[in-house]
Amino acid sequence: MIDKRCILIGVPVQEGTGRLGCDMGPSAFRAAGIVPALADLGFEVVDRGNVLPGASSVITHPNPVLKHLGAVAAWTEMLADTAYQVSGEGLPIFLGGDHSLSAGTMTGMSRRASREGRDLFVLWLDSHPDLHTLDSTTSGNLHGVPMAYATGQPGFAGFFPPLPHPVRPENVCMIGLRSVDPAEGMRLREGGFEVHDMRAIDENGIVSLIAGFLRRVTAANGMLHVSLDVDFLDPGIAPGVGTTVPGGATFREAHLAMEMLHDSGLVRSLDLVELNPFLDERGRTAILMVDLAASLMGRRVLDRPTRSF
Ligand code: HAR
Ligand code: MN
Ligand code: MN
Ligand code: MN
Repeated sequence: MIDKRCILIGVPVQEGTGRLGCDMGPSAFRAAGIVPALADLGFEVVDRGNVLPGASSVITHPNPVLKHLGAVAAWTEMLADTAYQVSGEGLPIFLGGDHSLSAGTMTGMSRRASREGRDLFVLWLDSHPDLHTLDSTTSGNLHGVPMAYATGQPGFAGFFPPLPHPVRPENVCMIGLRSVDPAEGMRLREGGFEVHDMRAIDENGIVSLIAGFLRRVTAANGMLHVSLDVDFLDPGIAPGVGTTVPGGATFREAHLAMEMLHDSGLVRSLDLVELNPFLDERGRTAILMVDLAASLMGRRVLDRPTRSF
């Protein structure tokens, strides 16, 4: 049965970040026990190993700061196909790798949703919106662009793969934001995204934010993709990431979010991204991310009735 099979795809992309080490992410997730953690929940776990992109071509762009454009475009093309195919066989869990991988996974999952006559919804748990275009990024790090690409913002045509099924910004909910660049802020205000920064979590609690979004997904019979960036979490509990931003989600907030996602039964695919094992402390960030994935997939302390939102 498709919903009792998880398929692990290691994605050792690090060209989207300014520093090395994310290529070791997939290994760290495995060393932290992701396979037994999921198998203990009753899943058939298929580990496809690590994937690699096709050959990248040199792509020139007027923005001179862009880094590894050809490589990230090649990863995106391969991952869009992989996500589409694998999501027909089970629940894919993409073990990153930096967040540029979501350009491909969201694109492939959007195609999968369209194939089923549904809309893709995305829950984006991150301190950053990753909503730069190729023209607006000033760092040139392409882990800062996947949401802009996947939602069809202008300027990607001819550089990234064509986008037959852009994700509707109204179907994206970002939670945890606390580092937003000016060009991204403008798109967040005008683009139609559902956006909750850390202050919104503090003021409302994470439960009402997630429940409100899940109600919308349910009402639309949507297919839900979750993208969990390590830097959603407070760096005090998750130091193994290149872009630490103080004031992140707590252990309990993150687990509660995962538990609600499990109860909803709506999640069809998951990205675990930005883990940098070189910056971690004795694997604690990798272990926490595996625990969160297990909560999302159904690990719980006490039995509770399934909730609808
Ligand atoms: N907005 C900044 C930039 O474009 C930082 C982007 C960092 N992105 C991630 N993933 N770490 O969320 O450079
Ligand atoms: Mn990110
Ligand atoms: Mn189509
Ligand atoms: Mn981030």
